[in-house]
Amino acid sequence: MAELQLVIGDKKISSWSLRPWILLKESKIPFVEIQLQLNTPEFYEKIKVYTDSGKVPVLLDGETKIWDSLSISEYLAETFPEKKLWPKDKAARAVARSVVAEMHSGFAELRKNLSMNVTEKFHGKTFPKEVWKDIRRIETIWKECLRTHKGPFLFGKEFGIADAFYAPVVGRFLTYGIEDLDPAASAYVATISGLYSYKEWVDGAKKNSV
Ligand SMILES: N[C@@H](CCC(=O)N[C@@H](CS)C(=O)NCC(=O)O)C(=O)O
Repeated sequence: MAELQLVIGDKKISSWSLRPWILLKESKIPFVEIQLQLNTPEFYEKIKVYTDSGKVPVLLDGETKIWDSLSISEYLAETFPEKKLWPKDKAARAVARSVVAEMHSGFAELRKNLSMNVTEKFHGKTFPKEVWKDIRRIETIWKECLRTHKGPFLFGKEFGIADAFYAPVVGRFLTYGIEDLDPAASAYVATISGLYSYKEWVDGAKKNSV
C-alpha cells in the first residue's frame, strides 16, 4: 500500500483539515502531510492537482483521491477496521454518526462568529444568543456522550471520528474563552487540548504564522 498523503490548509485556521489530521495522528496511521496556504493564488493552482472541489482536506491513497473530512474519515474507518474509528456497538455507532453529522452540517452560528484561529486569543467578546444556542447544544452532546460512555473520549476510552469532528470546536472555545461550561464539557476541552497531537497542530500553526 502506498503511503497515505493528506492535503491540508493552514493549521492556524483550517478547522476542516484538523479533523482527519488529528484522526490519523491519534490512530497512529502513518501519512505524509502536504500543506497549502489558503487564500493565495498558489492555493488555487495547486489544489486543482488534488481535487476539483477546490477545498481541503483531501486524502490521497495511491490513485484514489478522497475529498471532504467526513468521506475521508469513513474511508479511514473502512481501510483500517482494526483501529475502531467508529464505536463497535451498533447503537453507539449510530449515535456517533449522528453527532458527527450534526457537526458536519450544522452549528453555522458558531462557525461564523467563532472562526478558528488556534494561535490567537479573543477573550471577552459577547456573542448573539444564536451562538450560545450552538454552544449549549455542543455542551449537551459532550455531556451525554461522556456520561454514557464514561470518557475520557466521547465514545469511551479510544479517540474516534466523533472526537476528531469536535476537536476544532475545542480550539474555538479556547480561542474565544468559552469557559462557562458544564464540568464534564470543561474536562473534555482539557482532554482534547492536552493531547500530544493537538499540541503538535498548534505548534505547527505557530511556526507557519505570518
Ligand atoms: N465540507 C468540506 C469543507 C472543506 C472546506 O470548506 N475547506 C476550506 C478550508 S478549512 C477550504 O478549502 N477553503 C478554500 C476555498 O474555499 O477557497 C470538508 O468537510 O472537508
